[in-house]
Amino acid sequence: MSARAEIDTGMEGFRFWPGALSMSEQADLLAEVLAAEAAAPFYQPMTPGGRPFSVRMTGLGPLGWVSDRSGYRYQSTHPVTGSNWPPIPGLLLALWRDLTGADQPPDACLVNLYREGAKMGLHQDRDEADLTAPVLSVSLGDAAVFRIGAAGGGPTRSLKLSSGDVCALTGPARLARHGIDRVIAGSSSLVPGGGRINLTLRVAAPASQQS
Ligand code: MD3
Ligand code: FE
Repeated sequence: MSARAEIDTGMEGFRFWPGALSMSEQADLLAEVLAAEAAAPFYQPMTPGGRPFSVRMTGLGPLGWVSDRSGYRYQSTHPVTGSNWPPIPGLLLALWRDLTGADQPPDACLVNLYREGAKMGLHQDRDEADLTAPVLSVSLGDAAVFRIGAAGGGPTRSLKLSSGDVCALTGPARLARHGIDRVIAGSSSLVPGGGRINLTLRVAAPASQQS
């Protein structure tokens, strides 16, 4: 793996490694995600309020995060095909081990696809059973303007996430409010058809159910 240099974000628990993945690692990872897409197509989730997300989603691993009229949850099957999710690529499992130091492996990888114009509103990730386990994010393709602020509210900061960047949300940053304001269309040629893919590795199931 290429050199990974951590940047000080000045925000406790928000760890950031710009350019952590080399071009060839980005291409390999993208190829794995696009191959998985055959079995687990990107679909358009609905908010519990009945509005479609502008981001399309799929998942990898034993559990996948889904949203529909009944709410948000993790489940073992794709909501459209009913099949189990494809496995999490080894490169991502290795990154998780190297960068998080967490004692459990991730059991869920949410895959977000942002085509031009897609965005994600400010939210917290709190559907996982153990909110002390970290989340690891990998960005591929077009850069995006990411916004993050403290769990309790107050000011937010904005930061660009580019292809190959990796960040970990640990400790006090785990419940940070965050979102994607916009994607900078045309800033990368990695994703066929343009756009951005973000992969987030999570520990979703309670410790008692980890295999
Ligand atoms: C901060 N994804 O999938 S990645 C998500 O780029 C999500 O698709 C965004 O927010 C994306 O839930 C942001 C960076 C990120 C991921 C998870 C976090 C930041 C986070 C969890 C807690 C705090
Ligand atoms: Fe999130």
